[in-house]
Parts: sequence; structure tokens; C-alpha cells
Amino acid sequence: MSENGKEQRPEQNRNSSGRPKFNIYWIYGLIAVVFIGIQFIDFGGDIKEITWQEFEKNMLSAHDVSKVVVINRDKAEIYIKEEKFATDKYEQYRKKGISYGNSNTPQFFFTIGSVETFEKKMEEAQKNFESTDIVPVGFETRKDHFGDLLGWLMPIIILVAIWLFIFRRMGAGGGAGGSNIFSIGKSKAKIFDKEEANIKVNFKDVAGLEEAKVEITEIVDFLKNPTKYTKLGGKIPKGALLVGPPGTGKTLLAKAVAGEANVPFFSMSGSDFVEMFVGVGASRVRDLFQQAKQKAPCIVFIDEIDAIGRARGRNPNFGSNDERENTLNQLLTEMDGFDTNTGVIILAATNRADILDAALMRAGRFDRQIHVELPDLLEREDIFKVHLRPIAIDENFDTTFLAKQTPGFSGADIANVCNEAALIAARKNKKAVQKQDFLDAIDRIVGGLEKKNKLITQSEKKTIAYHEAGHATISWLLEYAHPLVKVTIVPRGQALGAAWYLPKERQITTLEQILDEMCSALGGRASEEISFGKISTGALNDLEKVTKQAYAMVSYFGMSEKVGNICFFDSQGRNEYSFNKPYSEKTAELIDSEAKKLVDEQYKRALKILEENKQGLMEISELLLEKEVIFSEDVERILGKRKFIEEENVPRKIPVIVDNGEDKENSEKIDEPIKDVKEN
Ligand code: NHX
Ligand code: ZN
Repeated sequence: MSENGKEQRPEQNRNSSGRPKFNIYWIYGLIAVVFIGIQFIDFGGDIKEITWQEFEKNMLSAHDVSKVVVINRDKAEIYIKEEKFATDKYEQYRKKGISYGNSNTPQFFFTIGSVETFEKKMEEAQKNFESTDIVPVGFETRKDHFGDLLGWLMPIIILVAIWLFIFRRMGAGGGAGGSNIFSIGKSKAKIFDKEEANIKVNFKDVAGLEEAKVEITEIVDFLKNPTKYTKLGGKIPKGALLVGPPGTGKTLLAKAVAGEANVPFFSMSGSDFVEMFVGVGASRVRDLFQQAKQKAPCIVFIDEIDAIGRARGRNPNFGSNDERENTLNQLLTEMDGFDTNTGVIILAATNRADILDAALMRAGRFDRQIHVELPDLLEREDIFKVHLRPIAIDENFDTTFLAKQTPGFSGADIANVCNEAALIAARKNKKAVQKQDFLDAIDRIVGGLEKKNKLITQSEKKTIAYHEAGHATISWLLEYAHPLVKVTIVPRGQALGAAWYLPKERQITTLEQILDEMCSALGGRASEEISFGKISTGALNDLEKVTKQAYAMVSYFGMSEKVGNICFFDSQGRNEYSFNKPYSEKTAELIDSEAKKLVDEQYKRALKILEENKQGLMEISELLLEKEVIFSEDVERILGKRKFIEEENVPRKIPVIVDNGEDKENSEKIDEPIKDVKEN
């Protein structure tokens, strides 16, 4: 297996003494050398080639020849009489090691043109001989068995070599594990046994995800002491599906299970089942489960299961994805095929649970679905604490502040922030990473790279400043708009300028909140129109956002009067052939006009608000032009304090499972107010 890796990295092919290590290719080389060598070695013993003339003049006419044998009609072998070969005349040949004295070995040979001319020449040369002296001429057909065999084998060997080469190449392309023809149908699962200490993740390293951790811990517990659960008549679940957006820690959770459970852990990705050959996927599933059953109790983890678990199409003749369906069918059978207590538990992860086949999700296969969601404020703080461990920060560093600054970030994003902050601080030759470095890192991740040197004309800059000031003014004045953090006209990523908000994390959004957000998004365009009477393409992103929001309001959320409480959202994602819309042409027109009406209304509202606060808008714009970045305090100075108070989150009563197994409400947890959850 490992030859593959070595093949690609020749420098690793040498050990410390500098000599190349043993390699399977050496054997191939050796075989080739032997084959070629054989060609040059003649096993017929020493025998010297001479010409007809030499033969006739020196041997035939001297009556030295005992017999001549013609081999395969093209080679004449000459046998010299023993007593003649022993004389001085042949001394030089005897010195060369030509054997004699044995009537089975010839001493000389020459090549003849054709048998007929040879016979004629012999007759001619011996016409004066006495009949007893005439040299007998024999004919023999000798088969070159070895040469024939080689002729047969060579093409086969070459074919096999090419074949092997192609398979190896494919195996290398397939990534981990490396494959050759003998393991094409074998599963590529990596096995982490309890002896192997190469997994160092355990539940301590998984911050947040408290609910998911409880479920997962239970699964580990099933394997550790199954009787605790089976005693009461419960059956051990066969599988759990980890569902959640990218970067939320599904794979990490699985790794932690591997580190925590003292059982073998098989890990593979859904795409590992896929190969260009028909039947390979199914065969790999079979192999995986066979291996797993042998090692039971154990855990099998399939990452990105949507690669094989996608819902099967309704039209089987249509698809070239038969192969994927076979793989899925095999997985379905295997999961339901063994009985509950064999101790094989399957974990799978996906971020697209909606497209998975319904059969895969039914109870008895993946009994449990564990939703891994984006972390909330408190979870983010925990995640920050984990990722800040290796980073040099000041003492009593405010992690709560960082958590507040990163709404909507996933665990992976937070890891990225921490790393980026460390790099930024290092660039500035700092001894420790400071708060500002983290803020810069967050900006970098949200908005992209800052492009301070982008060439911008004065009038463009003015347009940008007035555009951003429009967003800032409106969001400051509307009750439900997101709280403003800063406004900048320094280009970053795709955008030439931006108003930065700290979005309030909420579970549901009211109509008023949506309308206020749409209004402030339209504030940029409105400000351009009011300030210059000219508009620009810069509002592209704003308009895109607003349009999508308006259509969602009308066709998903039932937020327009004329369309009413109708929803065309398809949470099952089953609408594979969505060429035709699920509504009539008339409704389509109605949706269009209602969406347009919503946007128009909000644009008018934005114009009105800006008109009423034109003075403030101008001041903010000019300040922005001058400073390039302004903060909410600057806006507050110009427009006055924001009147609206932010709501606090309510703590929940959390029942806590105590060791004796009884449920009891943990009174400390209830009384303790959840740490400063207020934003802004
Ligand atoms: C561009 N981007 O790509 C420039 C760099 C006031 C300028 N041409 O709304 O940055 O203008 O509140 C083709 C044609 C993007 C592609 C026009 C891609 C326009 C962001 C919009 C600031 N802040 N807009 C904002 C912004 C832009 C865009 C385009 C395009 C604005 C605005 C992009
Ligand atoms: Zn804008």
C-alpha cells in the first residue's frame, strides 16, 4: 500500500544512510534484466562460426569431418573427427574451450543460403572422394522452446504491466489508502484502534454543541456498557446522523467519539465509495460492514454521506447514476441487515439532510438525527476559549467581547479568526495578540482583503461616501434595523465601501424587522438620488439582497396581502424537476407585482427619511469623506442617541441529568442569569 506514496516522493525513498530502501520495483527490474541476459547466453556450449570456404579448404578436403547436420534448413553444424581435432591443427580452437570427443557436440557451424545450393556445393567438393569418405549430411528441426515461450509471454507481460500501471495511477488519484487491482472492491475505511494513540481529540476539545454532545456521549456509552440500556428492554440504536452547516464541528464530534470510545473506529468519506467501475461502491459497502462486524463493538463514521445517500430518482431509465443507487441500496440493506445488538454503530455527517433518501433516514437505520447548529453567543465564547489556548494573549482577555463581535460565525470561522489574528499580530512584531488584531481578523474574514491602494476618483469616492452615509442614517433611525458598528469607504474584497452592523441573533424575524432592514439596504441608492440626483451601479448588492428578501416575503412567508398565506417553499427539497413553477402564470404575475410593491414602498420610505434628515446625512457623508472610517459614536454625535432598547434573552429552566439517573432541576443553573447576552 505504501509504495504509492513513496513513488510520488522519491526523496522519502532513501533512508538515513543515503542508500535507497528496498522497493518492489527492484524485483521488476531484476526480472527484466534476467530476461534480457538470457537472450545473450547460448546454452549450446562453445561452438565457432566459420565460413564455407574455411570449411571446404581446411576441413572437408582434409577428411577431418565426421558429419554435418543441417539445423532448421539454415545452419550447418560440423562435427570434427576426435583424433583429428586432437592434432596441432586445431590447437587454437581447443584453447578456446571448444569441446570435442563427444559425438553429440559439434565444433563449428556456418550459415547456409539454401539447402539445395548447400547440397550441390557439398557434392561438388566431394566429387573426388571415395564413397566411404563422403561426409554424411543429416537434417534436423530443432524447436526453440524458450524463444517460443518468450514470444508468447512478452505481449501478455507488457499488457499486464500497462494494466497495473493504470490501476496504480487511478489508485493514486483516488487519494488516501492507495489501491491496486486487488483492493478495488475493498472499503477504504481508515481504522483507528484503541491501541493507536493518533487521535487526540476528545469531548473536552469540543466546545459548544452541548445537546449534540449528550446524544453522542450516550452512543459511546451504549458501546461501553450496553447492558445498562438493554436491561430495561431498550434497543441500541444503529446509527446517528449529524446534520448541520459546514464548519460547525460534525467531523470534530466524530473524531472526539473515536478518541473517547475505547472501540475501533472506522472512518471514511462518502465519496470513497465512488469509483469509475460498476459495482465497486456496493462491494466497498459490503466489505466495510464485514470488517466492522469482525471488530464489533465498533463505530463506523461516514463523512459527507450525501455523496451516496442522495435521494434516488423517480425515473430509473433516465439516470447515469445507477451506480450511486446500487451503492445506496447496499448501504440500506447492510444497515438493516444485521441485528441490533451486534454492536456496530454508524455515524454519518452531512450538511444536506434535506436531499438524503427517505429510506436512509427512517428509524432502524439512522434512528437519531443530531442537529449541529451554528453556535450562539455562549457557545462561541467556549469555542474561542478552546482556540485561544495556543495563542499568546494578554491576561484577562475579554472572550465575551469576541463572541459578541462574531454573530453567525461557525466553529471553523472562529478558528480562522484566532489564527488570522495571531498572524496579523506577528506581522506587527507584537509580543501578544491584542483585541484590535482580533477585530482586524474578523473584518478580514467577513469582508475580504482591504484594498487601500485601489485607484478611485474624487467623484467616485464622494458617491461611495454618500451611499454609505445613506445606509448609516436610515439604520440609525429605524427601530428594528441592525445596530450599526462602523461605516467605511476603504475598499475591501468586492465592495468599495460598507456599513458594518452587528446583527442581532434572533430565531424568528417579524415583518417590521424585515421592512426596516430592506429600507436601510435601499438607503444607499436613495442617498445617491437625493444627494446628486444621479444613481450608480454600486447598489447592485443592495438591490440583489432586497429583491430576494421581497420575493421570499411574498412566496414563502405569506407577507403580502394579495398573495395571502400561501407558501411555495419546499423544505423536503424533493422538487427535483423544478422546471415548472408550482403556481399559475397569474400567481406568478401577482408575486412579481407584490414584490415590486414592497420594494417600491421601502424605497419611498427611505427617500422620505433621508429628506427629513438631509442635514445629518450631509454631515455624516462629509465626515466619512474626511476620515474614511467612522464609528457608531460619530453617528450618535450627529444624529443623536438611538432611542430603542435591545431586548434581553430569557434564561431557560434546564433539567440536568444527575449521576444517580434521576432527573432533577438544577436550581443553581436557573437562578444564575445567563451571562450578559445583551448585544450592542
Ligand atoms: C465593481 N463594486 O465591481 C465595484 C468594485 C457604493 C460602490 N464594479 O452597497 O461595492 O460597485 O453599501 C459589474 C457591474 C459588484 C459587477 C457592477 C459587481 C457592481 C457596496 C457592486 C458600494 N455598500 N458595490 C455597498 C459596492 C461595486 C457591484 C459588479 C457591479 C458602492 C457597494 C459593488
Ligand atoms: Zn450599499
